[in-house]
Amino acid sequence: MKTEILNVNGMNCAHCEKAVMDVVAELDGVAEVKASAPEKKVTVVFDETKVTLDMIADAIEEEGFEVV
Ligand SMILES: [Cu+2]
Repeated sequence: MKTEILNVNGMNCAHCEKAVMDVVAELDGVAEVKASAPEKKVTVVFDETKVTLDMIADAIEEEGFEVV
């Protein structure tokens, strides 16, 4: 398992946090995800043999947020 912190712009409230967490949690290999709108950060724990950080970032961007 690997833990990474992504800087994500565009999250303004708890709904945004939930939207990000839901879409990331759906990815196979993601064990844990926590989004913080005030900190503009998404912390993700994942199995790097199943999912890459790029795939996680893409999923967040497809949801309408910007991964910096
Ligand atoms: Cu929001």
